[in-house]
Amino acid sequence: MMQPKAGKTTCPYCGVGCGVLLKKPTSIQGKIDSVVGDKEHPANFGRLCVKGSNLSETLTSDGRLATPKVNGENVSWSTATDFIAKKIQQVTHDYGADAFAFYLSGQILTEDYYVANKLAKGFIGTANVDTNSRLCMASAVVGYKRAFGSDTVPCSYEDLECCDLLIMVGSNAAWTHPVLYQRIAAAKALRPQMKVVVIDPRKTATCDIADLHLAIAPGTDAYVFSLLLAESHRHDVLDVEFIANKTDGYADALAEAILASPSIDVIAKTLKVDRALLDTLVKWWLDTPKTVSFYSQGVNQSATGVDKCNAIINCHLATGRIGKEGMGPFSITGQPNAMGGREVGGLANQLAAHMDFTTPGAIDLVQRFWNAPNLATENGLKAIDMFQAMESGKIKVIWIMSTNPMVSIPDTAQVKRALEQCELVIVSDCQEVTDTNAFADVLLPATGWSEKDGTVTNSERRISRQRGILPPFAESKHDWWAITQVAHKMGFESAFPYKSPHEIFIEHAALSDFENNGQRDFNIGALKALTKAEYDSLMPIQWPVTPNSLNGTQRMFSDGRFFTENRRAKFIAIRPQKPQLEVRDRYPFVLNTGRVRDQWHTMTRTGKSPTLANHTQEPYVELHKTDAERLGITHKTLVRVFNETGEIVVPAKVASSWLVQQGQVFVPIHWNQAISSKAVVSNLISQIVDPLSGQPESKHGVVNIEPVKNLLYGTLLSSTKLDVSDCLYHCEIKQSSGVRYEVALDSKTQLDEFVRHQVSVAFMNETLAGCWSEYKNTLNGDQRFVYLIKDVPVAVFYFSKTTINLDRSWLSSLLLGSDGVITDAISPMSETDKLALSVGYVACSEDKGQIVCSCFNVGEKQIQKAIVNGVESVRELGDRLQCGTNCGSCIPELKSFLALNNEVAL
Ligand SMILES: Nc1nc2c(c(=O)[nH]1)N[C@H]1C(S)=C(S)[C@@H](COP(=O)(O)OP(=O)(O)OC[C@H]3O[C@@H](n4cnc5c(=O)[nH]c(N)nc54)[C@H](O)[C@@H]3O)O[C@H]1N2
Ligand SMILES: Nc1nc2c(c(=O)[nH]1)N[C@H]1C(S)=C(S)[C@@H](COP(=O)(O)OP(=O)(O)OC[C@H]3O[C@@H](n4cnc5c(=O)[nH]c(N)nc54)[C@H](O)[C@@H]3O)O[C@H]1N2
Ligand code: SF4
Ligand SMILES: [Mo]
Repeated sequence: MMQPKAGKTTCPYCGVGCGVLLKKPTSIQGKIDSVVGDKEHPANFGRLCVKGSNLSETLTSDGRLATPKVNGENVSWSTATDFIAKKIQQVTHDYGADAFAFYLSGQILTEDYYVANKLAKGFIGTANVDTNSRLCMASAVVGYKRAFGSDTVPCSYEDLECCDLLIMVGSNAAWTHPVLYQRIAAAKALRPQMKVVVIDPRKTATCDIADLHLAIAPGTDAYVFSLLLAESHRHDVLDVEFIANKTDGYADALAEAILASPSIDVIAKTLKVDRALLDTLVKWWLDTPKTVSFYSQGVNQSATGVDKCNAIINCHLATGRIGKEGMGPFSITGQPNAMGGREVGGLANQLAAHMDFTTPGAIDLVQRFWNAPNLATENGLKAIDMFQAMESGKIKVIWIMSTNPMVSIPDTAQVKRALEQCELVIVSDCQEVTDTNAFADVLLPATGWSEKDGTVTNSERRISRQRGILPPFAESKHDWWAITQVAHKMGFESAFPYKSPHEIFIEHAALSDFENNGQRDFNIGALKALTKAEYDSLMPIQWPVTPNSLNGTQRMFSDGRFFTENRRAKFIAIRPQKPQLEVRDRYPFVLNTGRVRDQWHTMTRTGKSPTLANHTQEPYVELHKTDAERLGITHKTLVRVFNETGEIVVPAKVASSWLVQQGQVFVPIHWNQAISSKAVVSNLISQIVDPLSGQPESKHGVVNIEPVKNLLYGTLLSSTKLDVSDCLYHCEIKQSSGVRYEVALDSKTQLDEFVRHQVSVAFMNETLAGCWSEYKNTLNGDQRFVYLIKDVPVAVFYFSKTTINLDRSWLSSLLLGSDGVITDAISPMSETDKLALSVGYVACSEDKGQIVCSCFNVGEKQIQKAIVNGVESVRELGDRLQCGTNCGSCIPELKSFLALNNEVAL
């Protein structure tokens, strides 16, 4: 067996692409003991955010998929890949190549992506290869392509540090790209004259470093940038020479911008922001050549996302603020390898290596390079169309790899119908239970982070190695290997001879360079002759990497030459549009969706970490307190959020210093059905897409909200899993020992029957008989049930008509260890603890409140207490409580507590 070793690799979460060091395991099981930042990696220079710092907690065998399965039966890899190859051959023979599709992910490696794309587009003959990146940055890609003729991110992270004005549009980087955000915050601390503007309908943690926050009306970003273009013209801050010599289409774009934004007053009204705030933005834009516009999902996830991207790019072209230090339109990518997917052409409207089907000569070039017998010649179906084609029976076999569409694609009911209708659903995943796996006919166990080996590209075009440091779990295999096996069984052995990711990478590098002659931006030809040893020790490098740029390329377009046919950039005339769905009487709230600090996507990985569970324990809908009061909704009580597409049932979040505006609500995207049965926000989002990019409008829905009444709230802690799926609401919260559920039941539920049933199922196999301790408060109706075995609690149940105030971490510490094994050797509970059990907290223990600093487990009540006692700065808070002194992810929240206190004092 391969021996675990210490090594450098890359964080598997966000597109910042931080370098990490997996420290040598010291325990006998070979478990990774710690993950630390790689000081030599140019993305993070040793820093890690809270998700990266807690990676080791996710490296457990907990819930891993161990063997391939066909129709629920464990089978060998050989049987599974035979079965898949035969079925693909049968359906493509009977119905044509387009009856097959891959649905991939920005979380597979470049080598995995390359092989999937080659098999489908070159050999099976279908361009039905799409990816979750369609939900993520498809609009940014089309925006760049329209303007530059290529999907080229012009900037580098350094530009964010050396610009004088940073406009962050639709990005909550403090939580979503934390290390980059900290780099920006540090640069601003050194040069306080550097201005930061945040454009976001919500006040977010990112606003902490903002000199100006524009809480614009949802979906109105294109108006902002039309105004900036028109004002640049009105105040003559144009780069006339650049416009004349390096671009086309300026006059038309300007004419539309002037039409859309006749004056600052008009735009202030459209955006619903203060005229004075908008004046400030305009002034700073006009006065500051060194400007970077940094944009993310608030821009991309829109029915007019591409236009919004081009509205931003237009402003940079008009002022010549591109290709120079500290300037440029910088689309930031979300996933660790969204960029790698773009590079291999892993989207349905791309062919390969930054060539499209429409690129002159590309089809012939790729056909010859791959020696492809059956090259697809036209665009395939984009994600949403793909799922619709599955429902209508056109796609009969889908291979889903490294993505969880039952949670992430809009309109969950449609996704479910599609998966049910499809004849063969193959899912490659690391985990056994996911919402999507429930619909799989074939499950293939994939190696996960720390086991898999290959390359990823971060948001600044930097290619880094993810290294296989730990041995693969059970029978899990690399995704490229699984695809290669199927290719062999379909008769394509000679085109898929790969024995290692190195061979795939050098072929990919060679294709990028093949007959390129400077025509295509993506070129890593200088890496095409890497030996295996050189590939294994590859240092992070920004593409293009060519004989002229052997050390990579920091900034693109410094020569003002683009990749359009005439080498000139294109202005695009933009007519701003509002979101398609408008609030009405029946659905009076705008629904916004996005991320929380400590969870990643559908929680199949971060959901394993008890530390990361602390920050945001349950799903929620955040609403403004005026709206909440009007609807009779109080903090933490259960509400139903619904529209014509579906519904969710989650607790309300009312009290917060970062608020949504009146008439708007925010729901996080993370909680899947297995963890919380009615919290998947995709249930509420329609499949409205941008016509150019196919990216769904995931940031915008319209909904209504109502309180759920006549409930009993419950907190259940148990040393083994309970079955709470019948509750009106439940959420499982990861603990370091045992399991905890927050639930809500119908007020008429017979609680003694409920708890006895739970215990009889959960502790069915226990030979030691237990006994009950019960308590009922006749005044308020609160009820407590404790089930003890040998005087040790193994399950505790607390119920109340209102939300419950308990010391949950103390309660869980009373339970048996995480293995839940009850033996004679366990020592019984103390008398004090027994007494305290009836109320739910011990008098002497400190109630920390909601955890804010996950690294040192510091809660909001401790922070508030320290502030009341005179602490005045983040540094003093750190001295006193340690919070904020490790990864720094909680610093914006610490500052908001300090600011809140100042406001109260005023
Ligand atoms: N903690 C954490 N970090 C992550 C991820 C994660 O799951 N968890 N996922 C990664 C991935 S794949 C991605 S794509 C990135 C996403 O990173 P971000 O785009 O920063 O994250 P989101 O929270 O989706 O959305 C950003 C902001 O867009 C705002 N917004 C909504 N509507 C509008 C609008 O009309 N205009 C403007 N200007 N803003 C609007 C929202 O209020 C929200 O604050 O995060 C990456 N990083
Ligand atoms: N409403 C709304 N919807 C959204 C968004 C939003 O902001 N709002 N954001 C969208 C965006 S930007 C994104 S990126 C998507 C993300 O949504 P998804 O891609 O669906 O989310 P993940 O949880 O990352 O799914 C990855 C799956 O792959 C598995 N996995 C991890 N590593 C590997 C591997 O190496 N190989 C294989 N085969 N499997 C692996 C994981 O266990 C998990 O099941 O959600 C999108 N959906
Ligand atoms: S910022 Fe955090 S999640 Fe993103 S790559 Fe770095 S450590 Fe990983
Ligand atoms: Mo994403």
